[in-house]
Amino acid sequence: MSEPLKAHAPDTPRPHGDVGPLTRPSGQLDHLADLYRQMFLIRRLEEEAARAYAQGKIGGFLHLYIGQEAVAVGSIATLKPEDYVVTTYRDHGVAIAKGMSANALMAELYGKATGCSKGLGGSMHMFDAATNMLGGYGIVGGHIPLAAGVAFASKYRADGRVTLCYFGEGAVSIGGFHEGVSLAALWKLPIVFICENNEYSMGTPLSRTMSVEDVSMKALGYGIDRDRFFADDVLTVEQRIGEAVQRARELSLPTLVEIRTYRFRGHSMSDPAKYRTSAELEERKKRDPLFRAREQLTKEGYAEARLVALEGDVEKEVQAAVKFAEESPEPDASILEPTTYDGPFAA
Ligand SMILES: Cc1ncc(C[n+]2csc(CCOP(=O)(O)OP(=O)(O)O)c2C)c(N)n1
Repeated sequence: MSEPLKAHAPDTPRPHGDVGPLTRPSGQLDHLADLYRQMFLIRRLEEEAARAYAQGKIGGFLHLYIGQEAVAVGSIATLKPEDYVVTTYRDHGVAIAKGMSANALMAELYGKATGCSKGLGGSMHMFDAATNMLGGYGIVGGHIPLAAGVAFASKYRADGRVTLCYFGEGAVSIGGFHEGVSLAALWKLPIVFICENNEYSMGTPLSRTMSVEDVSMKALGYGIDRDRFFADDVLTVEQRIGEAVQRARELSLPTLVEIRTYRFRGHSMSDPAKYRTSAELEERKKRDPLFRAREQLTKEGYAEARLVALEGDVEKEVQAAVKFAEESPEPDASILEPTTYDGPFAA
C-alpha cells in the first residue's frame, strides 16, 4: 500500500523553502555556489548561442532558457547520475545540468559532427546517453508518454532510477500529457512531471488557453500528489523537487509539480515578444534566479573574489566551447544513409 495522498497547499512558502540568512555550514554555501555556477554556465552559453545565431552561424530553431535556469539546475541537483531526464525543445539547460559538456552542446547548436547528436539534431534535439539525457523533443507534449515509458522500464527492471519529465504549460491541454500522467498514476511509476509554467505558450498567455490556471490541479484528476511554487530560488526548487524524487524512488509514486517561472527572451529567436510589456519583463527580471543566488552567496559571506574567479572559469569554458564548435567539422554526407535507413548511428 502506498502512503495516503498529501495535497500541498499551492504557493505556500514552507519553512524548508525559505533558506534564510542563518549560519550555513560552508559545505552548503559551496553547494549553492556550485548551483550558481551551473546556472551561470547555462546563461552564458545561451547568450553566446544567441550571438552566433544572429551572425548566421547557427541555423534552424533556437529556443532559449534564459530566466528559467533554476528549474533545471535545482531539480537535477536532486538526481543520481543514473536517473533519467526527458524534456522539450527548450532543452539546453536540462542538458547542461545533467552533465552534458559545453563543447558537445555548442557543437550541436552549430550543426557540427562533434555535437551530442552528431550535428544532425540541433537545438531541439540534445541527447546524451552517457548522462541519461534522453532528449530534446519538438512535438509539444509528445514526449510525456515516452517519459512514462522510461519510468515504466525502470519499474519493470527494478533498477531504482527516477525519471524527470519537463514540459511547458502549453503541453498540459494536449492529449499526450493526459495519456502519460494517467498511465504513470495507474502503474505507480517512479516519475516526476515538471510543468515549467513560464506564462506564455509562444505568444499566448495561459489565461487564454486553460479554464483552471493552477496547472497542478490536473493531478487531482489522476489521484497523484502535486506541488506548485515559484523558481526564483534554486534551493527551493531543489528542496521541493527533492521531495517528489524521494516519493518516486522510495514509494514508486508519480508527482505533478508546477514550477512558476518566466523566460526573459522571446519564444524563439524569431519572436520579438510584443505580446507582453517591457514593464512586465523588467519587473520579472528583478526575480532573476541568478541574481538572487549571487546576492544570497554574498550576503552569507561567500567571498566576492571567489565569485569572480568562478565566473571567470565559466567564461573560459564558454569561450572554449565556441572555439571548439567553430573549428569542428561539418557532418560528412555519408552519415545520411545509415542514419536514415539503418537505424541510429549504425555506421
Ligand atoms: C503538437 C504541436 N503543436 C504545435 C507546435 C508548435 N509549437 C512549438 S512551441 C509551442 C508553444 C508551447 O508552449 P509551452 O508548452 O508553454 O512551452 P514553452 O515554449 O513556453 O517552453 C507551440 C505551439 C508543436 N511544436 N507541436
